Amino acid sequence: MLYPQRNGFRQYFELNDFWEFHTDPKDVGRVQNWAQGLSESQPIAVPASWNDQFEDTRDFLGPAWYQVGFDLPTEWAGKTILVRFGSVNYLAEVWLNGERLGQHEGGHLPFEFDISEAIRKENNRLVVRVDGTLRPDQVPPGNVPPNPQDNFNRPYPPANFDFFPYCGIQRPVLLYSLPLQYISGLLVLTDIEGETGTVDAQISVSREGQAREARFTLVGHGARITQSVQLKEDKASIQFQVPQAALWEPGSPNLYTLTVELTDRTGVTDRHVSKIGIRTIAVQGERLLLNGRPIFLKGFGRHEDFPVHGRGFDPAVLIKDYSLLEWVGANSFRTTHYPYSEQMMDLADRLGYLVIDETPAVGLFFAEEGLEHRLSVCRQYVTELIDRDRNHPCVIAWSLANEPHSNRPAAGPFLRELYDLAKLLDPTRPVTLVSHLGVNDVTFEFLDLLCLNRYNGWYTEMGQLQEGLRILETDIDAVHTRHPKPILLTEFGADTIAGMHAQPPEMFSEEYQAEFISAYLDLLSRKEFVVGAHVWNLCDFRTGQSFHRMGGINMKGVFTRDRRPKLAAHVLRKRWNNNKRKK
Ligand code: BDP
Repeated sequence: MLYPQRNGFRQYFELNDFWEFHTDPKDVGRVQNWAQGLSESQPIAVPASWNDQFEDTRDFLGPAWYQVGFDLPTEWAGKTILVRFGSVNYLAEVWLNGERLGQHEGGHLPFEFDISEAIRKENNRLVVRVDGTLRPDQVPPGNVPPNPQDNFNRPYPPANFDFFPYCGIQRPVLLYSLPLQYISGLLVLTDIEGETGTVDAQISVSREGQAREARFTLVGHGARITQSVQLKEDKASIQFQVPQAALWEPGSPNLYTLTVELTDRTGVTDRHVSKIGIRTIAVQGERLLLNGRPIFLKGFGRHEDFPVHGRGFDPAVLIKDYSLLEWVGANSFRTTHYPYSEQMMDLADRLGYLVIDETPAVGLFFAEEGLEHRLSVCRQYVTELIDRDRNHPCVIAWSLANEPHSNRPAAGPFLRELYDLAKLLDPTRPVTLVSHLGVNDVTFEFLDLLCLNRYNGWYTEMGQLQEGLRILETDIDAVHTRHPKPILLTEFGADTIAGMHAQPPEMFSEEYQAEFISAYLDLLSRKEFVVGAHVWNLCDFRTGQSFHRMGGINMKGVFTRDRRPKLAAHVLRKRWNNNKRKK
């Protein structure tokens, strides 16, 4: 599924605006046929989570109904027309002019419907039912019956994860047009031999039509290469050699423009333009190699989270977060704990950040009930994520899950199946998942790269940082001895109330967080097999209410929720910017 574009052959407009909205707490909308149109409603902003827009919806998770109207641009008559949702959390069911288009499960990944048949010239009515109710058989799960052995206190709302379960239409909704025969898929693979880059590009075409040929053109950094090939069974592929290729990497994120055109006797019938980066990524022994050289990841976990918008797409916050990453000297991040917006990924390519791209599988548990459904949703996520993001040079690894409770027997086969699926869909990138278990994690046997979350000196060894570090060192050494693979510390951090100070440092003070992060980085820099450190978190973020989340906020950000630096941000900036090579 390619992102819509604007050129002579493709057009789109955003249905982002004020839509009509009606909550349906008694779930009567289906029976009363709200799909035909809402008789009562109030305005709501799209895209944005609904929770913080109204007085009475903060903890309301659904179902709720959205509606918007639009006319068809006259020049779109006779074209293929689709409606595309960037992210609807969690269950979406969609109708156009009363006709049911279909449904989609899971937030943070796009889905679309061909509406060429259902659309009218004027007065189209698009209705979406959204249900974000937390259920144990969903991913991420919620409302899981408490297990006394888990020692997990359920927050409110009862999510199985530590961020607010924001709901609604959270990313742009696009109406777009394509020619009848169009380029429907693109796969780009790159390699490097000496100073020459290789670009393999393959397209698929929606159906047979007039076009018999595809023309591929690669432009940038002094190169301009064109090649035309015949379409074979709705597919075409080429290989370009790019002498003296300008490689993509942090610090010099060189991109080339790849244009693919379908042509018939009259000329061009469709055009798709994308940016590509020539780079390689590989695990070799205990190292992670970017373009054949060892790379150390410096960065963060983050959340798509901001006051009022909730998890809603906000381009200004996105740019701001990249400014913070640059200011502090980071070179990477993980899309904790769900895929980020497509715009965020485009900017990572352009600005030169390495991304560990994570599916929405957080809080996975392996009780029998609902297991089959959770597995099928996870398979769907892996497939959709790789399909969405596989052409991004910024993506250096796929993360299948965050902290699956993988000590149950069912966990091994479940996670192995997802690993095999990711490898099948993309044999070029390392596949990982993020573990809180460590040495006994069954998945460490097969993962390419080991990701660990650790909170010694915070959740354990509270207030005793040195003791925490001693245990951390023993722990990661044991993981390394048993599994000699690269290790990345994907989370470590301490809640910190901005403005609270203590000398000697103590928990929740800015000094404790700064010392905690520095000491972790010092320890990790002594371990050759550690290939990166991601601080938890870039910014404070909203989560459920509980006794250990004051104001419903996780305060492990090195910036506050409104993006002001705490002491730790200055400490990191000094460390990461002063010596670009220092870990
Ligand atoms: C980790 C989770 C993360 C939490 C973090 C914390 O992966 O989602 O926010 O703990 O407790 O275990 O701050």
